[in-house]
Amino acid sequence: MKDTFYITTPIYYVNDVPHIGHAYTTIACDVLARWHRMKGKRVYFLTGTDEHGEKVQKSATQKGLSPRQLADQVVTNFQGLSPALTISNTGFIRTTEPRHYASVQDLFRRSLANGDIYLGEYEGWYCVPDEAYWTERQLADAGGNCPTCGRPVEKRKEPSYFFRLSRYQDRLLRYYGENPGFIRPEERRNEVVAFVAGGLNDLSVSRTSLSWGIPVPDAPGHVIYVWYDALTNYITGLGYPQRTPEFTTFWPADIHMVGKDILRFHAVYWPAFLMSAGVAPPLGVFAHGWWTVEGQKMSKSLGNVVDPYDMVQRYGADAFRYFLLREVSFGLDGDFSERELVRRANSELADKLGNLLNRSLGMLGRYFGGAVPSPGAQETPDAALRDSGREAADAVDAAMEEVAFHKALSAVIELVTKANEYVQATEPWALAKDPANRGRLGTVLYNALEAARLSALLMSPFTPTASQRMWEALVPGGAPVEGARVDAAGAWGGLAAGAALPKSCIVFPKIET
Ligand code: ME8
Repeated sequence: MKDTFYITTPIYYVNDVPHIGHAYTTIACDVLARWHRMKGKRVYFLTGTDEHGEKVQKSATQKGLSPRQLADQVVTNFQGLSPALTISNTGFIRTTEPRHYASVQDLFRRSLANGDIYLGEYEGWYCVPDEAYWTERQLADAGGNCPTCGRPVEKRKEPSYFFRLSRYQDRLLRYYGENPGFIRPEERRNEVVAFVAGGLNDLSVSRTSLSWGIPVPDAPGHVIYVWYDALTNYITGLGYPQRTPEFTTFWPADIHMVGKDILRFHAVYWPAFLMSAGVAPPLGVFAHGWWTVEGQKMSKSLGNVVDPYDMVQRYGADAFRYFLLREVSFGLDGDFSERELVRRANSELADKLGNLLNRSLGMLGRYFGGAVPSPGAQETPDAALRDSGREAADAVDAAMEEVAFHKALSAVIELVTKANEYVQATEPWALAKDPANRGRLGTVLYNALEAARLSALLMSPFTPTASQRMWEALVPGGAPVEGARVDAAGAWGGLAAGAALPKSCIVFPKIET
């Protein structure tokens, strides 16, 4: 098994502040990063911001700022997501950093040198006031005029560097064929394969109509196309063009996590740029689905953009993280609703998981003064619960390989449900009435708490703060849960007999509505 794992988020545009869509991708990556650490791997987890290009330049002009001033302001909102959402990223990259200029120019030079990047002429429909090119298709949808301002457009030509994407059709198709897991989910893979099989045009990779970008080496007036610049962040973040220990250890990336809107850039252009420059393509790209809010597209004009900081302040990072990954099958679209978030947090986290822990600790306190008893002989329900624990651990492992967070979470909730049913069925409160049942009572409480311990561990990539608190309660004096190895700590029976546990621990208070 490969013992390293490199995962990346897209780098987000700084033309606007983060919303739940950005939080979603970053949280998904964080969960995978945490899980792979628990599997004993060395993990690198990169996120960052995309600061060049027309979008950022325009937005800065509207706000009366220079693009750099805007970037410097907005970047703090993206950097602040890490502490707010308990994100464990290793690196953060801004495309305006000098190290990134060196990296992009190096990659570009390699393709210039081998003839894959050549100077040509870009011709298209241009809106002068908006300084933007539009395709025939975009114009057709807007009645022949500029889709943003509605004014007439004109045919324009500008010198441009092109990347010979047409040359990479066969190599890309071969790469997809030899690496069936490269693009996930499967349906998205089929779309990309069909697109590439349909033929590829060379791609314009520079602009003269714009100055906010990385200069094309030795070509005054040309700046590198923002997507060429942005994609290269994934290698800059590891130290490229230097062959740093990070670069040689972690490249190629295991997963570029992206929204389905930007899959083509990652699954077609990016591997072709790398192949051309003699750098290995990434091993995987996962395209997740799209969130709407209460059934509508998120947009400023509708005023329904959901602020992740606001969600964290109201419900806590754990409940927010849990909801986003529990609500929809990862890969499909989802609809965000605070009502649903509250319902799930209350019915699953508070009533099921929180309750299992707190009531078991309560009984341990009442009947054993908080000291964990040694389990006695196994009876049928005990063996069944232990088997459920093993099944849950295996199911989570398989689900995480598949990047199916919803399956992992339902496996944990199923374990918690079974553990609560076990407590109902074995009735420790009834056993406690007769001292002759003391051994049996100890076994029952041991098993209930052991199920809670295992659930805390398996949930920890999703709810790191609450899991840590559960861990402290159940493994007093132990190492933090995020350092635990799932193979060792995930084995049934890890709860230490004799440990002194608190009499109560409320990790998921009920959210009042
Ligand atoms: O595209 N639902 O940046 P961006 C789910 N800078 N995910 C969403 C979402 C939604 N409604 N809205 C946004 C860019 N996202 C480029 C990327 S990478 C080399 C350059 C997430 O700020 C999703 O991951 O527009 C999407 O791909 C990303 O934010 C787009 O962020």
